[in-house]
Amino acid sequence: TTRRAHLEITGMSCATCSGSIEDAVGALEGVETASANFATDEGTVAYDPEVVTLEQIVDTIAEAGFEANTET
Ligand code: 9UX
Repeated sequence: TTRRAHLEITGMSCATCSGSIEDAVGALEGVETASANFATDEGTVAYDPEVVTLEQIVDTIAEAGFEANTET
């Protein structure tokens, strides 16, 4: 089952920033789609929670140099 999560991402200031997040998260096993928008500080990810966790996704974004928080 695919789960979709909405993230609030701080630190993005250009389209290269959001692109690097999309590339890093999109490369994770279990991630189906990843998108990030530097203009709105938002990101969405579709993933299989049996393969990858939201925590791993957030960690990957942190390794790319940005802070992500899950919206409630
Ligand atoms: Mo350029 Mo976006 O260094 O941070 S990739 S502004």
